[in-house]
Amino acid sequence: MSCDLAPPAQLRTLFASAMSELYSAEVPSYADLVNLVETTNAQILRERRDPRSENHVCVAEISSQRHGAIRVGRPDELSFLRRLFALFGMQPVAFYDLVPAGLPVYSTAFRPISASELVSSPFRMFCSLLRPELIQDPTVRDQVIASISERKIATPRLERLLEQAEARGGVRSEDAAELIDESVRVFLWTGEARVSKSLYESFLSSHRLIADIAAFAGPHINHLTPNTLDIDRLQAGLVDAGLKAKATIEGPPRRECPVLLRQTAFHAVEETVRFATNNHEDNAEDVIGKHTARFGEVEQRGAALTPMGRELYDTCLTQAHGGVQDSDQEQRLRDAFETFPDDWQTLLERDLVYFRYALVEGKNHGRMSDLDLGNPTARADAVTHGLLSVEPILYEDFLPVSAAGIFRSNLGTDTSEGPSGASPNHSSQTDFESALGRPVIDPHILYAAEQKKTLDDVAEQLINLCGQ
Ligand code: OOG
Ligand code: NI
Repeated sequence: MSCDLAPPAQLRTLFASAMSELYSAEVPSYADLVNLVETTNAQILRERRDPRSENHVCVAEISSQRHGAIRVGRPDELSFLRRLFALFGMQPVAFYDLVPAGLPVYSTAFRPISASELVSSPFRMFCSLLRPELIQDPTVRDQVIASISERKIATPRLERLLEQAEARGGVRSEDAAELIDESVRVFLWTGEARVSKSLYESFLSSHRLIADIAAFAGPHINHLTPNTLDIDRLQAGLVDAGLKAKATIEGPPRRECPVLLRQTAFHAVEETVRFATNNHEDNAEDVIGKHTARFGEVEQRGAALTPMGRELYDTCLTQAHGGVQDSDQEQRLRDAFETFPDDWQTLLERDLVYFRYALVEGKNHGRMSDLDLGNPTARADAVTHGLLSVEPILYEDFLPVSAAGIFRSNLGTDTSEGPSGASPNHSSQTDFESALGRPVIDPHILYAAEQKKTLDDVAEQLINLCGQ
């Protein structure tokens, strides 16, 4: 890469903060949410006697948004965004089929894939593509397709900048500010519908998500999500701050050893819409209306689970959702997760979590010369004997059941329907990937590679030490 190209992580940071600025201006409650997250995080750091509590830049960084979400209407819109986000060092990771949850979309998340890139700038974008073929009513289906078929989500200038950057293998530093500006414009809320009020209402009654995707000129940002150090405390804070919180926190219950991802949100705000007029007789009520789709979310991440850990998680979740519906949902969740070990040693022995391993210095490593590092029980043993240390690898992806809960909460149906138990549909993943223009990356490959890299380092150090 030549030296006048802007590093992708820098572009990603600029993009994330420009999005935050835009969204705070568009949805003032989002700015309130960011304030609440920062104040709460600073308070938690103070209680932990962490000196970063006094440094506003540190608090803002800890609290900064970890993801946003958008929804597109056409395959070529998705592949355009895939190319754009690649400039910011964001690759499509994981396939999420939301059809089993009753949502006519399938999704991926564009994110940095290396540990160092995630640390330097952790922003990712959850992106869903509409499946108009699932709309039952043929008239509505045709109207939806007609409405999205001719829109252009990017300006000609952005298309040009993207092509130039692709040809150069990166974004010239001098183009960075303009590229970010043009990119953010793709996700603006204009308040202008492409369709008449009656057509909007027919989209809405087909599925609220369809109206949000197909009635407008582009994929307005749906939500942004700062990071909290304590989501239960934040949830209580939302209520105290007068923000209308989602009824429940998505994901696993509160635990000693946090795993995967927990999320909450405030309900979508009402925004004014000006509808397209199709004749001169439209009166004011036919032109102005409301749209309710955009909200603010908060997340807290825990350890990434191995395939075995994930299977156990899904089993517990199914059990929680399948329990007696009128009992307290949080209690049901806690009960269902009793079978999920909650100490790192057991999680390690049972190979439920991905870890980074390191050799503990100053030990008698001769005892480890015949250690089988490929065997989780042997590794757990070495940790018990203080020869190896471990640190869980953070989960960087999303959860389809939680995502469905998040979708539902801002579509006005904040009820728990639970996981459908449907297995991923491979043919729909293939369709999604052909729209995307490339395969999605399997997140397990990334976590397993990260874990293996640390084990390979340990193995090499042992060879050096034992060879001496
Ligand atoms: C995306 C919902 C998924 C999450 O945090 O799980 C998501 C959407 O509402 O468009 O953002
Ligand atoms: Ni989200």
